[in-house]
Amino acid sequence: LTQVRYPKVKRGNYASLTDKHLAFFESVLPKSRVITDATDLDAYNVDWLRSFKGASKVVLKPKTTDEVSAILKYCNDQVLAVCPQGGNTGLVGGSVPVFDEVILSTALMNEVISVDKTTGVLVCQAGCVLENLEGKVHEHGLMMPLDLGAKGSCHIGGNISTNAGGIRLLRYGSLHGSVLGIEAVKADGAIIDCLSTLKKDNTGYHLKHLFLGSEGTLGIVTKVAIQCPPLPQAVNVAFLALDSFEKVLSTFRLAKKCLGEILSSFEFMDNGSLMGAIKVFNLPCPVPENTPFSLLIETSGGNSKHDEEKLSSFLEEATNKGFINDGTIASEPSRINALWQIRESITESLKHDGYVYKYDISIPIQHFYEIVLLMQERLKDTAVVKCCGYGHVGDGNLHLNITSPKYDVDILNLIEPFVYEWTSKHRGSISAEHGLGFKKSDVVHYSKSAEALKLMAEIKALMDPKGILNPYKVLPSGAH
Ligand code: FAD
Ligand code: 2HG
Ligand code: ZN
Repeated sequence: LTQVRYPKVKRGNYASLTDKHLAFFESVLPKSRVITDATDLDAYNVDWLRSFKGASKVVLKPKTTDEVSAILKYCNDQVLAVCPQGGNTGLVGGSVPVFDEVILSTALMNEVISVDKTTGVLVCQAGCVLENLEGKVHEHGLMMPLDLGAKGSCHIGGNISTNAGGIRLLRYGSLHGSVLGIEAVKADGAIIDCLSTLKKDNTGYHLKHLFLGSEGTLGIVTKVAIQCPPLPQAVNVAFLALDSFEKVLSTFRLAKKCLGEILSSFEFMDNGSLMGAIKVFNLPCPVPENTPFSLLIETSGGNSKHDEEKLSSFLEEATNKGFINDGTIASEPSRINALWQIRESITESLKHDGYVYKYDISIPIQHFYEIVLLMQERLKDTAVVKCCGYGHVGDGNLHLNITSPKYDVDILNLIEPFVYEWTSKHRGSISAEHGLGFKKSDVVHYSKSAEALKLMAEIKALMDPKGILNPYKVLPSGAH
């Protein structure tokens, strides 16, 4: 697939895997952790969206930082390219090889090292699955500061490497704030121990931030220290129907004013997104099926009576002002989960239409929905099944998704570069939270200046001079 759609991508001058390399890997890891069986390799070579397929001949599954270090040192000496992989839920083709890169999977690096009840600091290996960490910190009265629909599969190391955002960023901020420390291995095998558990640490350059969001191009994250907030005592969810995007914005302003510190999510979906999830997964619809826009608003706080009062007075004011038409509220976990399930199923439901053209943009909030309408108009005479928008409106992050029965280059040409030019014109970001991966590395100039890109290339050259770590990803092709 890759070669057909991206004929310009040429394999770098890397070594090809030989028996000698395999013998070395088997001297570092037990044979069962060096996977070469063609059928077993498939799941690692194909991405979650099934848009990209690599041709790697080996997956390595280290358990320790020392094993990662030995593998990278050897790959660097031998000039073997490496593709780091966590839960393989990435949406920009960053987690699968483009050609025959060695896949280094963190699946077995899943040890929780410590949880400090007093400070709320969790220290763990990079391959821990987010949902398992959530369960673990709950036992200590804590919660993870991030949450996303892929939590059942994604790894915390993958979250850090993509600087994942998700549905609670509005409240708990980006990982740049909550990650206190990182241990990572550089391309040459050097172990960079920045695994501080301190809130304050101004000892020189803040190196950990280089690994946050660099998508495996500067090093492999092996351990992480992360600040976990206290588990809320009371959670409420409102699922609301609105008839215009103007009213979505008015409701957002009102929610910030009335709900203040207990507001923990403000998620938006249009009718196409909502009904896709409802129909594909046969879910009960909490709002009238023809509602143009819906919001999922969550509060998390320490006192259920106080939170419910705040939520009721917010809903009363929103209703009296005519912002909301209909809706439902939930405070028991099973009903809350059922409402969240609708929002979190949208991504998966879109795959059922066939091929998905996926855009993840940040834009000034007053322009949030415009691009969906523009795209619907541009694509009206094509085989497009759906052109819809949803996302983290509270963070100005729109997920524009377009589907067609199969990949169609004419549709793609109507979407791109228009969507990027439009985003750039509004000084938005062409990748708000999913990263650049393989898919978006050549359009990064719509959001980054030439000087900034040059500095990125210089940092890459300094940290990985042979370019073995996740080649063809993140940096524009000329910069490798
Ligand atoms: P992978 O997909 O395995 O890898 C992602 C990138 O990180 C790749 O470039 C890979 O090479 C690199 N990488 C992985 N592990 C390491 C490591 N230890 N060291 C160095 N590099 C590494 N994203 C959001 O931001 N917000 C959302 O709300 C959100 N929701 C999603 C919902 C669904 C249903 C799905 C399928 C995806 C969603 N995503 C979301 C995208 C994806 O889940 C995130 O990007 C996630 O952080 C990826 O984690 P992963 O472990 O699957 O990483
Ligand atoms: C979400 O917010 C994810 O659900 C996925 O970031 C977005 O599928 C998408 O476009
Ligand atoms: Zn998202």
